Amino acid sequence: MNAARKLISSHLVSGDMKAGEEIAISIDQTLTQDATGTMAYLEFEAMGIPRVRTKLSVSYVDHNTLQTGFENADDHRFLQTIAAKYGIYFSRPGNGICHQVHLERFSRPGQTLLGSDSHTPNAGAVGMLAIGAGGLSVALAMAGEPFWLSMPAVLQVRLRGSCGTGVTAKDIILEILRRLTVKGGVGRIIEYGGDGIKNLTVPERATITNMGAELGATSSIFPSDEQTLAFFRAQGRENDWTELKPDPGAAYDGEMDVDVSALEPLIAAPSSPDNVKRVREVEDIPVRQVCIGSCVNSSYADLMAAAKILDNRKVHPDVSLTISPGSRQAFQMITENGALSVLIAAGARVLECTCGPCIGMGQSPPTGAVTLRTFNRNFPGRSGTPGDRSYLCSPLTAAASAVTGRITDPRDLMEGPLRIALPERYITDDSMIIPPSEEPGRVRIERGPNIKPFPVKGALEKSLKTKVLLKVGDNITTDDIMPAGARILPLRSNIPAISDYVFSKTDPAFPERARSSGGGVILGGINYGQGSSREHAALAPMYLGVRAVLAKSFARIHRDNLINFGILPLTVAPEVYDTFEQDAEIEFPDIAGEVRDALAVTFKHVKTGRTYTAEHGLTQRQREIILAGGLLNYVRGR
Ligand code: MIC
Ligand code: SF4
Repeated sequence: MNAARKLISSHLVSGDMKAGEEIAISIDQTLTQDATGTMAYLEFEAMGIPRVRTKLSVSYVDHNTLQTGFENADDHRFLQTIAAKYGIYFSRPGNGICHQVHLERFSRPGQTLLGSDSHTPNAGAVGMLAIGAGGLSVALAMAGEPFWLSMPAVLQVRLRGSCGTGVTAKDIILEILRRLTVKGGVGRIIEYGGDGIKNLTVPERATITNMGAELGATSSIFPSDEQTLAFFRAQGRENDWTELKPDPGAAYDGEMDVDVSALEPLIAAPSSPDNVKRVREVEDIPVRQVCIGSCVNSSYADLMAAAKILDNRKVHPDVSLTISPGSRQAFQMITENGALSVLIAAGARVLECTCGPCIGMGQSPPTGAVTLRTFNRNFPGRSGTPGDRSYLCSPLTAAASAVTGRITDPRDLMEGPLRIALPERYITDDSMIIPPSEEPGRVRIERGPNIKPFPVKGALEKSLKTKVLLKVGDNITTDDIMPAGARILPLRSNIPAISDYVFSKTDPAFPERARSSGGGVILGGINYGQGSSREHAALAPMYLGVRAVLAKSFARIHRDNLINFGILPLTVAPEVYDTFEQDAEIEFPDIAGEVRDALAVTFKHVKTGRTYTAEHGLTQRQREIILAGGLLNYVRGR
């Protein structure tokens, strides 16, 4: 068995481990962050269970930390008090980004982790099976329910050799994105192997597993080996370490080789993480902003790499350079060893240990300017500036470009390879992680006026006559459906208010049209709903009356979220996509009956009178969820 299958089989509660079959696995740990967590905890609360039933659940605050009004501050109080009451560890704002802190302090080889954030597979770096999901799925896992998913195929990626000068783990994952694209990981777990992995430290491995999310993969995983042990020792957690390796000669569903020693510095050009080019191909493009940080490249080693390039140099006068350390641990490490002083002397603007610019919480770049980011997503407008030109690269490339003011191959500023060794001992201080209360009965949950109960949908109607509210193209992201950023994120715990922003970047008239039509359906292209796990991208459309999404294909987490909130995902042929336009009237004569008993759903183009069918691809359990009007109704009904 390969390592991924070992992990699944040791947690399997239901189903057959055949790729594509529905399985259920038990969940050891959960994590949430504030932007998805408020909803997840409201949902958990509605289940009426007194205490979480996982081995460990952690609530992080890292996304919404700009307290421009009372909303975020209220959410933080809510999260802290509800965590205390229900048995959840609470990582305070300022302690760091969920994935970075979880890797450092809580990750465990051989266990499963479900997180309400798409980059949860970051923890796959230590040999955990770590999966991103919607908040409701995570709430159910906290209630002790298993997690249902379609059994992934396991793709082995064999890394060969080691990184040359100027090449880092970021360049490895960018190369994989170049080859596989943002759809290449769908339905797969990527398991890393080959002689090259022994050269990669855990934080470097995490850069690779983190961006497996951009491949659309269910998860990514490295074995737990001597490198993993070294990391756990340095974190003072060697007792949490166990070995996890594939059996010799283990079988995989597919294989791919990457010759790491032949790579050169790479960069993802606007506006998709798979639009990868050699840095040399785009060098000399003027840069106005450089941002170092985010859950993928904000470790101690990443910050040190940037500091090495910036040592005795100055940030170019046309560039604004920001640094957001991934965790308080990383921040303290560079403070104590003097690297922070190097960054300050160079002219960096040092931000909090949060997601910050990655999710558009401040630092939107100037109009028309190029911004270089060590982040994982450069979807259009995500930075907060319409028409942004956002590039993704390694901390070395970012720092080198901050010095020259144009996109620069870091090798131009380096004398030889630069390896930041794992520290023998990280600074560990968990005082900003608050354990749950020992007297939960005495904890009062604090709720500000921005925290509204989540809406619940009714059962699926027998028949439906409605219209196409919007037609969109391929690779629509959840950032397109439900944008984030400093203005909208504070509304994450208020569905009525946030629903005014659904598709607001694509078509500001959408929410009003959906309301005045009494709802409708959305027509999408390939890979609809890629990117973030935010269930608001299903919940808010549901609130506006969206009943079904007809698309050529769907991204995994978003399709699950649609089902969780009772929105029917239908896979349509290109011909159907071409036939229907926005505002077309569409009629489903027997929608509930067909969801219950048939493999496909029939619908009519009212104007032409022609009839079409589309597969729903639902499992028995999912059919019942859709019929009930969503997962919460379904669970309550049971
Ligand atoms: C993101 O990177 O888009 C986020 C913000 O972390 C999301 C979660 C969210 O929307 O709250 C994710 O990746 O799941
Ligand atoms: Fe935060 Fe960005 Fe990572 Fe999402 S991708 S968790 S916003 S740092």
